[in-house]
Amino acid sequence: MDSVVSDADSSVGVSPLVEDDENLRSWQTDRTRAPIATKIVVAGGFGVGKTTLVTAVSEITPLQTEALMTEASEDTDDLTATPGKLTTTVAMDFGRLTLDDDLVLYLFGTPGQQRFWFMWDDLVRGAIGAVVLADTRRLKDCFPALDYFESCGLPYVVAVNHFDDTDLFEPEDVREALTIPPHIPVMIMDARRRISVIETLLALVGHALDETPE
Ligand SMILES: Nc1nc2c(ncn2[C@@H]2O[C@H](COP(=O)(O)OP(=O)(O)OP(=O)(O)O)[C@@H](O)[C@H]2O)c(=O)[nH]1
Ligand SMILES: [Mg+2]
Repeated sequence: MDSVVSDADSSVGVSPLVEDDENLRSWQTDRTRAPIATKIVVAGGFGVGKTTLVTAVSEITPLQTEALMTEASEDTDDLTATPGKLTTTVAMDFGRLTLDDDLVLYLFGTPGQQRFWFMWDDLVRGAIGAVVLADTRRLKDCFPALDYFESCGLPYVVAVNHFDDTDLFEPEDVREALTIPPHIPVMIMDARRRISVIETLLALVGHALDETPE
């Protein structure tokens, strides 16, 4: 597993000589800069694309806790919008993304099923903000996540994961439908595309800085 952060830690104060500079990032050789580590939570309703988002962007092999879905969950887990979905997250997703060489985002995907919501209190501890993923075919599924982050005061952005062959809405339409306040970013994105996910995460980092400047 690639370990940018631990490599950086181990080089501090150990040896002034770095033999293989080619594989190092600039902040690893610049002793005036230290990487900033941040924790970001990815939340939203069942099957909206949280695991897909973390997987699309993680530079390490993401930690996943997927369990096969069976007929037993037919009554509770609606697969109409995602007929190809075979598994569901039962604990969390975890991935890492380094931006601008010295901003390290640790991504924690929540489980979507209501019976696992008790884990959210632990997952959000220490986070700078959250991405609330939404699907316009099932907008109300993201209400619990919106309520949760509103009530605990954690900065969040709303990211509509646009599935192919579904109506494409403007962000302002989604804002109105969900009654999202004007200062909170709302964007249309694709959880399968790395660039799209990075844009979403940058919007969250910017928003979190606006809300809670250092
Ligand atoms: N067409 C399309 N399919 C997507 C997109 N994002 C996710 N999927 C598919 O939709 C399904 C749901 O994705 P997951 O990433 O498992 O959703 P999740 O939110 O992690 O689900 P839970 O953890 O069970 O709540 C999977 O079959 C994905 O392949 C998308 O943007 N477009
Ligand atoms: Mg998942």
